[in-house]
Amino acid sequence: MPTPVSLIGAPTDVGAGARGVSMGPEALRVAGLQPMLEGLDCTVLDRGNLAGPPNPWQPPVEGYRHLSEVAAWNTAVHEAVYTELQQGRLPILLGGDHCLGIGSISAVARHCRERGKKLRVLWLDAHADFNTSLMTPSGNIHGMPVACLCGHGPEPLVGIGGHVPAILPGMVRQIGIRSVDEGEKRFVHEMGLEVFDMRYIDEMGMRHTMELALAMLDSNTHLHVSFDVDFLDPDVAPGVGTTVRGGPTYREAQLCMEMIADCGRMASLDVMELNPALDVRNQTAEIAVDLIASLFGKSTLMRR
Ligand code: B3U
Ligand code: MN
Ligand code: MN
Repeated sequence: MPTPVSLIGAPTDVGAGARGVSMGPEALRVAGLQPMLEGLDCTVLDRGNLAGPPNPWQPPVEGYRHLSEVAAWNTAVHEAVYTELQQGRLPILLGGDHCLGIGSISAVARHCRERGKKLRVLWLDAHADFNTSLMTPSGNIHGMPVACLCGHGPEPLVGIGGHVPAILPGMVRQIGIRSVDEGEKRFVHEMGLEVFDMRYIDEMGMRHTMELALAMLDSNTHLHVSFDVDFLDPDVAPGVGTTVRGGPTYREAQLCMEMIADCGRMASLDVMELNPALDVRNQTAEIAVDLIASLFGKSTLMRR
């Protein structure tokens, strides 16, 4: 029996540089996320949308835009994701911008600590999201969640979930990366983050990349997938705030998702940064739903 799934909408763009990802949860629903999952024999509860402060659209203060609003949204996400995990359900966070990965993954980490489980985080993204207030070019907190989770960030974000740091860099594998800021690059190296960038994927292929990213998972490992839709090449996924050329094709992305499904360890998921305001006829949401189907085991023929 597959784990029951809970959909949690987080309709906000407080951490982003462009408005519109607040409409992401509804676009994913309209694209048929729930019936698709039910067609794969998942039982699905849509918990509706979380509530939080509006986007004040202000410039950065001491390197952060909207810090108190970002903290409020992440606290709500943390509690919602944690509650689902405690009930033995698989939470799918529908973003919303990627700053919400702080709330989601800190909840997963807390759950794993309490249950004595190992944690592996797959961060599928064009960006490393490893900035701090000192190196961010924008002040947008969606460029900072991985750093915050690793303990490098402001107290109101780093402290969510009560354990600092929430995770260790060694738990993370980043895939699809092709836009990293100068200071951020140095920090990624300093912290020893394992990054499979597009150069690596081009040279070694998605299959080899995913074999390494999924290596050494055992039956006691909780696998969290944080899927920033800008991971995908903008040719297939134009509806995101920060497109970066040269991402995985549809086929490469599908193989990535299929290999995650085959490992059988995924226990929580974020689907982030989908921006319907920049999309054409909801095609990016539809592609996201299609790829999520592969993540949940859809395959062309019988499973081997
Ligand atoms: N690294 C840039 C841009 C960025 C990060 N994440 C997204 N965009 N989506 C920044 O502003 O930190
Ligand atoms: Mn991101
Ligand atoms: Mn991104």
